[in-house]
Amino acid sequence: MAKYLVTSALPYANGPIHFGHVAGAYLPADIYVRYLRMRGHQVLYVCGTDEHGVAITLRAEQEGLSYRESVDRWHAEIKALFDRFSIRFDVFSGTARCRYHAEASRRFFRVLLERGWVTERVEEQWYSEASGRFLPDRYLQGTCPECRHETARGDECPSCGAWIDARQLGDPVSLVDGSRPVLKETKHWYLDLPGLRAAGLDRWLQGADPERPHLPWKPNVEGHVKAMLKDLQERPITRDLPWGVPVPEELEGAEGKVLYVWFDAPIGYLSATMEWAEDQGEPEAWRDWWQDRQTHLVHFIGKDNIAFHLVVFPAMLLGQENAWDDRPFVLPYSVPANEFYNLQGRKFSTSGGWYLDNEEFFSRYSADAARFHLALTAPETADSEFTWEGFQATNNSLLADKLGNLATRVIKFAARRYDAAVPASDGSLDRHPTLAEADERFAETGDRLSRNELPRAARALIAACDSLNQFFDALTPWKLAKSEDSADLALCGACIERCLAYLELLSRRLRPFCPDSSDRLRVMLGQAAAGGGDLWGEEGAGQPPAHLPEGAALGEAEVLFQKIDEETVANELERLARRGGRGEE
Ligand code: B3M
Ligand code: ZN
Repeated sequence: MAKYLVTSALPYANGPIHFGHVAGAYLPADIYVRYLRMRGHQVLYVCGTDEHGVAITLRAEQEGLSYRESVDRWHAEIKALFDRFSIRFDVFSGTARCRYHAEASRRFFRVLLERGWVTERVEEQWYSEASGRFLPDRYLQGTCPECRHETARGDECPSCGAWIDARQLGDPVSLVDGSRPVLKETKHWYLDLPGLRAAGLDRWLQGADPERPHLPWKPNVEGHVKAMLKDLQERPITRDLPWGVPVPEELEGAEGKVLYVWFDAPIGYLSATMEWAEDQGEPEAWRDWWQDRQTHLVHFIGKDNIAFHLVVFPAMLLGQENAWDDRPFVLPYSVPANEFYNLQGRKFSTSGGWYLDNEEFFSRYSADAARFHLALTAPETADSEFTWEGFQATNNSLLADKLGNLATRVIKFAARRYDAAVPASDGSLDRHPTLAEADERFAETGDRLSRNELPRAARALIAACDSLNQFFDALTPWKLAKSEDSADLALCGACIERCLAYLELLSRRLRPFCPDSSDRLRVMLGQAAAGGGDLWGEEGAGQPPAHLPEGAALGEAEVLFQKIDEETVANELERLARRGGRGEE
């Protein structure tokens, strides 16, 4: 049994999140967490909203709300969408609402300052003379010095993910008033990334720190990190802003300054864990996760957040050394950074109307169908997209026809022929080659899940259903049942017993993807699925499921997945085109 601390990127509380986010950083984590738990591992799944920084202040200013009102509103909305998707965190906090967050962030800052990893400097920053204010981060737009993307922000590039020094931005424009900003001196605190790199970050990144091993980075992660390390510089970690974690007040010139959002946001994972620990009645229990060498820290993020999770946050954690007691913090063990997920050939865009309305969607379709389709099409190695035609095909051909139909036909047959109970089996079909194929595919499902290979995990599960359908069709139990020959009748019983036993296994393999359908399938199986639904079990390659108890009473067959007809899809496409026709991006 191992220990996993799993996080999903803290979404900015500045707007609704959409299916693209869910497919990238939340559903993959939720499926992984459910899988790990079924394997008996100890898991804590932490998330919350990112409530500081210019992404928030800009939005609140546009909405005419106070910063607090704005983040509260979006926090609630975002949480509601996760609930709809059955994404279940152990704690879902937020950086402006967590009672530990500001102090933890300031403590990080103070420790780094005391140890010389943070230094103070007076430097020039962009300033709007028109508005009489500094223009941190997203208040500024210009050309990315790395990739030439034209609408890069003052702190990071949405296209290549580079952490930008705003002074290098080409053609900067103030987004507050459209003016051309000028450079003006101000004092800020800088994080010594080159120093921390030499002090252990490099060694760890290369996998050469025996105390803190990690999995090999995915190629996209490796690429981003290399690019960032090519020119690693000291970076300012404070800002002139009226909203955020205040710079420790004992410092001269701290007034009016807050910590940079990318400094405090990752500490949000830690402060949310502290909140969780207190809610458990064990305020110190966060240490068992963050300061235990046995912990596997896994960050699920989108590709635009790689640099901060692989370079900046680990550097901050390393720089704490033993300041929080004699044990150091853990560093990430694995960072499954996904690519982007689009919608019908275009980027999701809430302002451009190119999105799926969450309310509408869940009033018509099930969370499980969406979860399975998003898993099947997750942007694991390349950008991918949601299409209505694809969703329909997954729902109808895979979930309804292959998976749901298998369950209903077997259970209906058993209801008619065996009085809704598990028939006797002579074991003669236990080693049937088609069932051995199903065993292989079920084993592969787990194997893929353990490596976060969601599309392949989902395909393996459907392939297992294919084998089971073939088995049922090849045995023709509906003919055997009518035979006068007792050998045929025995074979029929053996066939149905195996089908039921494999359905029970299927209900467990399906569970991380579609928890609700898994429950319903288990209800259909009745006593044949008594207990054990939360355990993964050892069944798989070379290990067929054990025999079910003869006579165990089955439940009633029902339809697990409702089909989606052509007209419905046509309507959805039309609605999307109407809404997104405004053409903004
Ligand atoms: N809020 C960026 C984003 O939503 C940021 C992630 C923080 S994770 C600590 O893409
Ligand atoms: Zn760029």
